[in-house]
Parts: sequence; C-alpha cells; structure tokens
Amino acid sequence: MPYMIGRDLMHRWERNPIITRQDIPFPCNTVFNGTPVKVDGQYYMILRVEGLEGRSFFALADSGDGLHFQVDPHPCMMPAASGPFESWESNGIEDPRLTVLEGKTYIMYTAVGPRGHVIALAETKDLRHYERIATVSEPGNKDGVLFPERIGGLYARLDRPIGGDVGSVWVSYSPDLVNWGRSEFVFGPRARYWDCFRVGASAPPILTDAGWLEVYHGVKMTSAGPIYRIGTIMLDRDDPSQVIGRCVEPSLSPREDYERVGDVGNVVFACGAIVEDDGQMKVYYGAADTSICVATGDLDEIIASCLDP
Ligand code: BMA
Repeated sequence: MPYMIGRDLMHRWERNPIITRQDIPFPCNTVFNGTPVKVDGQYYMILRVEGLEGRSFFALADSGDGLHFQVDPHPCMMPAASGPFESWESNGIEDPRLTVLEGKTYIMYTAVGPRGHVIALAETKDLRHYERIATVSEPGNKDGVLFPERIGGLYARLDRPIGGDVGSVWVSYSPDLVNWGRSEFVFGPRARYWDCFRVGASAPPILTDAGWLEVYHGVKMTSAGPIYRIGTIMLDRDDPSQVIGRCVEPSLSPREDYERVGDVGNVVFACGAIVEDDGQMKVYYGAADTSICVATGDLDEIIASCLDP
C-alpha cells in the first residue's frame, strides 16, 4: 500500500502529482481533470489536456496500478472540426466523465463554443475512438455525469445549470440518452460553508448500500478568488433528487503547493473515482488546473461523513 499524506478525509498519494505536462508526449499547456475507469484490473484515464493555444481536448492514459500512468502518443478526441458538433466545440472540449452503463462506455463532457457551455455525450468502444451521440443541454449547463444504471427504467444524469446566478446540481432523465427532461433540483450551495458560492457534480455517481454517493465540488469565493474543494453527498437510490446526507466538511481541500499554485490556484477538482475491492476509493483530481493527482479514502468513512457528519 503506497504511503498517503493525511490531514483530509481523502489522503493524497505522497508522489503526487501523477501526471503533469512533462508526461504528455505532444506540445500542450497543461493536463488536468482526468476521468478514470478500471477494466479487467487495468486502469485507464481520459485526460483533459489544454493545448498551447488555449483550447482543451482529450488524451488517453493507462496504468497497471492506478498510480503510474503512460499517456498515448496522440490525443484521443479533438473538438469537432466539421459537422453538427463543430459550432458547439470550436472553443474546446472539457472535463470528461466516463460511465460504463449496460456494457457500453459513455463520456459526458462540456462542449465550449461561441454560444457558451453545453453538455455533450459520446460513446466509445475502445477509449480511443469516440462517436458523438448528442449535445444534451442548452448553454449555461456543465458538470454532466451519467448514472451507471437506469433509474425507474430511464437513463439519469446530474448536471449543473446556472439559474439566478446560483450554480446548483439537478437530476434529469431520458428514455434514449438524447432527449432529457423531468429535471429536478438536487442540492445547492450552503451559505457560509466551504461550498457557499457554487456546487457541481464531479464523479459519476457510485452506487453504495446507502444510496448514490456523489463526489462533488464546492466553491467558496474569497477576496483572492475562488477556492475549489471536494465533498460528498448521498442521494436516494430510487429518487436521486432526495438528499439522504451531506458532508459538513470537505473531504479534500487545496493545501499542497501543486494545488495552491498553477494556472488556476487553489483548485482540487475531481472527474471520477474508482472503488477498489478492499473498500478504498481512489479519487482522481485536477490540481490548480495544471496537473492530475490521486487521493484515497475509506469508502465506509466517506459514507459515514455524509450520513453522520
Ligand atoms: C470549473 C471548470 C473546471 C476547472 C475549475 C477551476 O468551472 O471549468 O474545468 O478545473 O473551474 O478552474
């Protein structure tokens, strides 16, 4: 078991960051906000890479232990350069989230174009080739995460529309992954807390005995700018608009230099987590929008921090 640095409920790997721009075999500005999946004991991660010109795209990395990753020599998904998605993605594709659902692998991501941010969905069979399905929101929405199971026979997602200047998490449903509706509020910022300015879904929801565990990000605005932290919330298994419990304290806050200093300082921002057979959860997160790190937490302790904060 590698040594993890303590102080937060989630413990950083002592050799963080695990992926920096030095590990990317082609020119780029930064790498951050990667989304992991574990298949047959092998770890894969889709990375958000920001090109030198400032637009983001995706690259694939793989690992035998979830800690040491090799990055493929070429990007795996670029913003669409033609066709119906071009106008939505011309300023980049950001913050991928992988979900395996009924044997298929989907990626929900933020498409950025002149009309703003929208949530988009694609399918992949090999993590290297992506078939776009649809843009699934109107502008002003991001942080889309697809549930790994249908709920009440429907596909379900969390997302983060901004309404009345408040960024809150909502749930929506779909019969076909293309048409979405029945949207309901799930949770919002909490006045005076570490997540008082904005919240958003981070990892695709994880099914536990207690319900859907959602690893989310919370933002506090300060006189020096925003601070992004990681927290957790438990949602009802059959009706995820119902909150069963929510952490009081963040599970991970920016403390290390690589989280404090970078293109956007004071940011820890997760896009996925892997629950291991031994009950440990590896949370992969972007640090200061400049590198990718991993922190580990005990799933039972994390669930307890939501249910009995
Ligand atoms: C959010 C997203 C993330 C980013 C974070 C901090 O709004 O855009 O991609 O990591 O801000 O800059």
